Amino acid sequence: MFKDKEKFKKRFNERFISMHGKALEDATENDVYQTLAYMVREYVTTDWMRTKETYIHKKSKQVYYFSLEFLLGRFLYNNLLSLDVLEEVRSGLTELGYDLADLTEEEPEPGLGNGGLGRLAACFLDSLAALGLPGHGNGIRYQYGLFKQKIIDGYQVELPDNWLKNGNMWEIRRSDKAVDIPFGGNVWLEEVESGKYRVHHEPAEIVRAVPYDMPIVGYQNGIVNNLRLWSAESPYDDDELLSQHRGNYKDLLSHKQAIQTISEFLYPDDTTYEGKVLRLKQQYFFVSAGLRSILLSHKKRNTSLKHLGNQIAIHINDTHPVVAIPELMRILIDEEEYSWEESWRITKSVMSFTNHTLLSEALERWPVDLFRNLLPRIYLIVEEINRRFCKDVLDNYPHLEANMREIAIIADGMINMANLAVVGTHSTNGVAQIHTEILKQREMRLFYEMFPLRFNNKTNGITHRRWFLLSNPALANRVTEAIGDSWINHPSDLQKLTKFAEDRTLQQDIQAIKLASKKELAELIENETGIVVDPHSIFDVQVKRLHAYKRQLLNALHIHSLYYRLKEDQSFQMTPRTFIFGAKAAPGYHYAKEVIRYINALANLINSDPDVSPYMKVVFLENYRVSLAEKIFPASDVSEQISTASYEASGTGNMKFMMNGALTVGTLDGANIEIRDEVEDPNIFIFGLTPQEVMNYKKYGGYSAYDQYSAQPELRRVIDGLVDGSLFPTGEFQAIYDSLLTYNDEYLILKDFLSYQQAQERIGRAYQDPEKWYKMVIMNIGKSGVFSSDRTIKEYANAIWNIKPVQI
Ligand code: B1H
Repeated sequence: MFKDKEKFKKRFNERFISMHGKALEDATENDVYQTLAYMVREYVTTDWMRTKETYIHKKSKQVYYFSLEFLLGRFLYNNLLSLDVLEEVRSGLTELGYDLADLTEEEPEPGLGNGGLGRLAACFLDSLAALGLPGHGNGIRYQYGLFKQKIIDGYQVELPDNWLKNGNMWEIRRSDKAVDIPFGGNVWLEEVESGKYRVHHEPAEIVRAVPYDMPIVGYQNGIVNNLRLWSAESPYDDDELLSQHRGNYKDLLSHKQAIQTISEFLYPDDTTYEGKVLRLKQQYFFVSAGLRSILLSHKKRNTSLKHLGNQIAIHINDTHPVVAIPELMRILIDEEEYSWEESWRITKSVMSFTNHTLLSEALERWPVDLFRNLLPRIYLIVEEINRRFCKDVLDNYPHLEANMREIAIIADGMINMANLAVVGTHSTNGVAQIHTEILKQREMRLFYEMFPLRFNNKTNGITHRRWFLLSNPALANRVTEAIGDSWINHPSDLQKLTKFAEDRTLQQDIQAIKLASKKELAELIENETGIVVDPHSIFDVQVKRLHAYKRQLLNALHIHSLYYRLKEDQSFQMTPRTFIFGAKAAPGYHYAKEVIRYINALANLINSDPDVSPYMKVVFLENYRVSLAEKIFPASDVSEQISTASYEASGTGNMKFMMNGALTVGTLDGANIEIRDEVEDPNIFIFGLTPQEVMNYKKYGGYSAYDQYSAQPELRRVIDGLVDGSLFPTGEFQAIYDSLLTYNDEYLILKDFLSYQQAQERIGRAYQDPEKWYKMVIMNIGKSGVFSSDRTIKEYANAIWNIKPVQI
């Protein structure tokens, strides 16, 4: 239907009329988008069904990726590319008088995640399908995605993201596959014969989980996997409800609303745990629904669950879905009547777990009372898991007795979800080499001692299809021209490009492509902010969630210091730069919001000052999200990856920049270390303390922010400038000032300032020499192949899930 243009146009017309009940002449862009998206989805249906049948027919082992977040981004372009009909559709639409690029902007963006963790889940789904691996997602269909950010007078303001308001063309509601999830109430045991018990649970509330399926289209391989997102509804029909509420219509509505809140919104905290009942409800809701639906379909074809671990794998994305462990135990014991020992063996063989952070504020610990009240049967199972685990420790590792509170699953009235995750799975992995090492040597040292084989590393990756092929087609084409297109299916072949690092023609072409992307971004910046930036200046970009450990403040303080230099030192020279930021702060994170305000205040000050603005501009782009990221990476020259060493588990933005030919200024943290190992030292700008140095400061103390402040006059000037009334109203940025001096600069910003400033000077000089710069750019692109999530997913598939590719 898409390959034959005339047929496409005819079908388009018919479909448009049947969907919208009007003539194409009266169409809005949104009507046209909806029609096209509908046709694409219709087109994938056959492959979608065939993929499912093939997996069943071949008895393929399938993995289910359980995640509270999937930061998907738009589908239309991606699907057209995967179906290999992009150019046909583009030209067909042009003949109908529409521009595909404009239409894609009509697509509401599923922003069902906070940042790296949610985007990683989306990249993994893409890679699973592209590699022909049987792997599906399981999550929540939030009615509201991550909030939309507005900047008003420098302040972040949050607005709801009602992404479903015009419908979602990519989903299919499957009411027939709904399952009911019980919460609260009472549990008791009935002795059916001596020593044999049956568990009864009378729940206080039942919530119906209704699945919506979205196709995940493999790259030109006929595979379409499934992302199943659950929506919460009332299990009663309205007549029943009305009689329950004695005909009170208002009560009926509030009952329905209360239930729907479970899938209403995504918690907007990145790396900070919130111990709210609603959050635990969300977790059990999608985990239990997912497990029930997997087992229902599994049992259609298998009488026994003894070998479940050979047929399915379930992956737990951070601790958020860890209740999957006791929930599977519950099903096996209470419903399927397996023994505890057998159930435990099966559960561990099915489950695997990824840890994504070492930050203590992210550790999920649920108060026992809250947990027991909401999930009484699950609590009893967790208690028994804990009892047996503690006994195992005492029997087999008696020297660990003194550490029991640290390793127990339940201690001090709290349930430690990370401990449960390690104990109840056969694999625990970190997301970059350094992160996994710190997990083994520090956070989970005692578990590593007990289960050394369980721990492994899987360095994160990004899908090079969305983040290169689709978002930077000009560069992708030029790369193909140089080395052929084998890199599309084998991204490590990008390596071939390094042979051409000194090829002047290639360098100049890449420079021209970069400039074109920068011009596009400059236009966007002007449209969104009114700020005019010079595309020939260095585009220096920091885009990521706003968090103290990511140190946007270090970047801002450095900009502030450049302002003084330009104002006061006539001899000071700098390569012109545009500093670009994008970052959402968690709504309750006061410090992070202050940093946003500071960046915007600097932008105001600098952009309007004729002494300074010819050399630098500062831009804060509001509402950083996947679709904006797709425009930013291709236009970046410098990638800011400046977290305090040992704090960023991996980072994935760093990989997107590198692949799009931006050079990294970064600390030895997370995957930056592996990027440095790939490109080697002259092709990356490393600065700052090492992870070991940072960890030593944390462990033994001995850091004085005040000493740094006193010893560095230039830095002192900047810090004083936050509050002294010379640039901003007196006391304006007191909270930031205090974080540095009163609270001794937890993230060692002042300690790293000088070395950061020097790295930035090296960058400015290097940019002056395009031959040198673009050689480094080519080295970075050429070495970025290992950071494709295809590599990561192959490692998971082989070493953890034991799943194999399927041919359709
Ligand atoms: C990452 C989170 C996270 N680590 C709790 N942890 C959340 C924790 O809603 N919550 O409660 C949400 C998110 N996110 C990120 O994961 C790391 O900071 C990055 O370094 C890493 O690249 C990414 C993917 O592994």
